Amino acid sequence: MKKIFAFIIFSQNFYAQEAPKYLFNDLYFADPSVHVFNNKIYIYPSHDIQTEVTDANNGGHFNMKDYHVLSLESPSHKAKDEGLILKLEDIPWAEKQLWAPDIAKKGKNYYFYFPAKDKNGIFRIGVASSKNPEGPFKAEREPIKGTYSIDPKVLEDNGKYYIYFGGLKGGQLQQYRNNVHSEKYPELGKDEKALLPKMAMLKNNMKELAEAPKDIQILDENGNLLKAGDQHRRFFEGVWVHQYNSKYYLSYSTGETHKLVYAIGDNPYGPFTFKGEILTPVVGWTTHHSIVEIDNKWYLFYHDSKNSGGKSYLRSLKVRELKYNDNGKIIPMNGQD
Ligand code: FUB
Repeated sequence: MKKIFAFIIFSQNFYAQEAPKYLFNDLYFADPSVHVFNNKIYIYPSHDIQTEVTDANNGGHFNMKDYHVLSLESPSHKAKDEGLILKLEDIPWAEKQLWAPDIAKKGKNYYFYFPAKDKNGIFRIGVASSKNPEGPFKAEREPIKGTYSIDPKVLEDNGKYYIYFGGLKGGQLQQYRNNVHSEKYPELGKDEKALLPKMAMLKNNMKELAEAPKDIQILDENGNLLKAGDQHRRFFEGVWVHQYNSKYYLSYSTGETHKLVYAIGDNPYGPFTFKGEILTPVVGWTTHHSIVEIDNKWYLFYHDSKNSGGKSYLRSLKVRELKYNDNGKIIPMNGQD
């Protein structure tokens, strides 16, 4: 009887949510970074396309060549494509694969952060700037020194800006230890400490790191670092950081187990303690998101591959409301909705 009662409570918590909705149907977009600038909601996504590269090894089929910005009147409206903001051929150092970006505003300027493979096949993070959130953005000649891997996210906190990044496998994070690159590092054993996302403060110019990238510690309920074999909880890619009730929420994808999960900390550097799931697996391989407060409600922006019949590299943008319980825990949602 107790078990049935617990199941009813759990499933009500889990499913008593509004259905998600698709934001844009005409093109494939993914990895939405959502920001409100000058009272207007903007989505900065990856722009998914079908290309000649079909080799799924190392994510080569995620072969994106430009970025668009979309705007949104409100989360219950469809998004509007505001057009191209940056193209591969205008990024002097980049060769291919424009993956998940993010953006920050400082003063009157907008700084757009994006990963791409350089001419040696190594992922770096670049920055491009503009006076207008709708671009066009002008890329720096070189990637940001000291950055590597993928999925930049920039947080502003008390006038300081922090860049977070990292992604395993195709995102190459496993090729680094203490910020040193090698393709020969051995694969981690299940009981070894998991690889961690990285972060660093940005300099005032927003185009350089103010410090060497540091590990962001993600701890279990006993204060121990998560293990590499803990695939339901350890970091894989797609980090996002937001603040709620004076706490810092670090959310990310678990990769092979296809979940969005989160951990909570007391400052931008962490440590963060693992708390639970946000979203169960979506249709498609990847899951990548942003969490944003708009008009006193919280929203989860993400993607899935339902519209392309499950093609992992052709994804569509979605949004749904995100709710917290009284203890600040996020109420988990069903990715198959
Ligand atoms: O869009 C390409 C990659 O797929 C992103 O950088 C990852 O986070 C995953 O969503």
